[in-house]
Amino acid sequence: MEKKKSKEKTLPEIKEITSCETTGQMLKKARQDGIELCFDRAAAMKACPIGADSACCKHCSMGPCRLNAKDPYSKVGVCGATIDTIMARNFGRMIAAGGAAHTDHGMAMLDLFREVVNGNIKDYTIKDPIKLIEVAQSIGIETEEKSNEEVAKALYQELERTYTQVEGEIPFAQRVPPKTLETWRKLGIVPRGAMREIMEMMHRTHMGVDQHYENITKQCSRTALSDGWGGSMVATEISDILFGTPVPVAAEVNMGVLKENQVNIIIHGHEPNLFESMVASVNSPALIQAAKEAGAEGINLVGMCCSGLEMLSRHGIPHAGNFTSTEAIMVTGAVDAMAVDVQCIQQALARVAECYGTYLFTTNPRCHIEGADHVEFHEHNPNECTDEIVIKAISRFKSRKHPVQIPDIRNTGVHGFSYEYINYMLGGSFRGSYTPLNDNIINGRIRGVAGVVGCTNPRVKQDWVHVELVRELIKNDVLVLQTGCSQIALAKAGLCSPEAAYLAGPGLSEVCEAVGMPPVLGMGACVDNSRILIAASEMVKVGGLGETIAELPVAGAAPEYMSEKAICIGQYFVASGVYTIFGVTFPIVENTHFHKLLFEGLEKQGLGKWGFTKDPHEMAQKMIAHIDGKRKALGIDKARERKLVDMAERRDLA
Ligand code: SF4
Ligand code: MSK
Repeated sequence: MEKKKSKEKTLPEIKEITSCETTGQMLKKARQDGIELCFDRAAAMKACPIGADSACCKHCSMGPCRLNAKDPYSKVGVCGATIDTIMARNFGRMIAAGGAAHTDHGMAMLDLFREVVNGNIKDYTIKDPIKLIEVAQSIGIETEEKSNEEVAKALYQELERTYTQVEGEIPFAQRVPPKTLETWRKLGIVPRGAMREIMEMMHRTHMGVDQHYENITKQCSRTALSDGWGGSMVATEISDILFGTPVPVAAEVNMGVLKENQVNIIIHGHEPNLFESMVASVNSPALIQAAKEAGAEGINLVGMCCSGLEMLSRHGIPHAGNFTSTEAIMVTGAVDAMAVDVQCIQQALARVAECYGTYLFTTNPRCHIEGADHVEFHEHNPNECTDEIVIKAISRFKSRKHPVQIPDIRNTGVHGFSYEYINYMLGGSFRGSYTPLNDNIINGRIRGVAGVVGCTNPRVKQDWVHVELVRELIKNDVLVLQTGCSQIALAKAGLCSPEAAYLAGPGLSEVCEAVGMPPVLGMGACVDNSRILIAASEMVKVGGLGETIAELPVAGAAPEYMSEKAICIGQYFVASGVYTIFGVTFPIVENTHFHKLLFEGLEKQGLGKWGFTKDPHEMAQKMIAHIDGKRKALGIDKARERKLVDMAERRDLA
């Protein structure tokens, strides 16, 4: 192992960097081993203040042009571009990149679906035919007297339009509450096809094209909606059809899920197919035998990041940690192989893997990393790749050279709350419905619903903002829906278990205890934010809480976000009608026209609005104040008096 001079004295204290105990332990060990992790790099890399505010432009070689965020209207770019144009263009490109990531993921799932339906791929099948029919019916496909294969072929044809259509509305626009869709139509922001929207976003933000921040913002919304109600929604729905719709499952989370006496394999990234095939490989009798012959008690497969969430939700496979723990876990010395596919994979993994003798495999043609072995994953012969990874992992186990130190912490929780399951959980298995949720919101037991989602970011104390925010929300009777790395932060803090109901306010805890659910419902990977959109739509459809998503007493947050995908998610929630508040930093200069449009103007157009604060308690108060404002507007701000009915009244009722 290559040793570097320890920088421990000059680095920030570990307790200031992470509230994740296991990551902290490994960070300490990494510093002793002379290995640098993302937290140390963040401390050493001062963020560029002009870039952080999006106050610079390098869209042409007359620049790059840097504007003054302190006096934003004092300067313009060489071409005359104002601060509003420059920020809106940068914001738009972030949305285009984030939307492209989800959309390309969704299209890959749809490609797989086509090949399965056409019989060209035999290793996967349709696992959830009920969902197949439901999704088809939701976009008007006739399913009566049709075989599943016929429905699946028709569904493929329809959903392909999500990506390739050049005119018209994307198929899942049919799921949007009619009044919300009417607002979108009036504003001209109903997405056509994701490819068209992303292409137009890139065109408009080229030098000398769209130079009005209001017009650019419209395309920001249209592009982001083509992700939320398009690319991401297709990814979630097709993954459920192929691999099964999640139902609640008890599972363990945290680095303690690694096992010293077993071959440990981690899957990290975003697409479920690699992981699903890896499950088959680690259960192969021949490979289990090979592991035993190498001296291992077995093969231990665990997930990280959003790949891990896909498998945690669907199969209860243990999850070892979120984004900023992906390097730290290799410091345990116990990881024999890590296989990655796409998104949120730090290049530095290759260096840390090299230091601890871990095999790092890239598997997707879109993502190679210098220093990592590339073993391409092909759905037509998936186990060729996954078997090879297992064989290499076994060989590393056999010749482990590095001391193993696994933090002994595991947290058990319940995960896998799909939109469909919430329906059954609250409404009963025969007539699933969101009516009881709406009723409990109207009667005030549940004050409102918050989506708390997104990444962890080494520029803020890992997990801390997520956990503080969610604790405050549930204490105030706000039911929390979660996805992505945020869900793992809360799982590690023990809030994804039904026992955590005691931390909730009296109304929410009463509902949780009656149903047996946690106050924090984990819905899956970051691409599964579409489940939250469908849930919001259903709340509107059920009635009693207004006619648009914008009227619902709901709010969203990504308190430790870092990726462009998160910005795109934020914009599609805002455009759908949700007050969405981000932490860390907001890439826009305050006191500018563009900032005012995002933080106030969009709401006046009937959409949602953006918010920002780094402080989790202030964030919670802003979200609760917004929820209370919506309750007031709906006339449900005074919780109904709960009255015990006496015998005389019962007779009257009869
Ligand atoms: Fe500067 Fe305008 Fe070129 Fe941007 S497009 S780099 S603002 S000259
Ligand atoms: S993995 S986008 S760090 S949630 Fe989806 Fe986590 Fe954010 Fe990546």
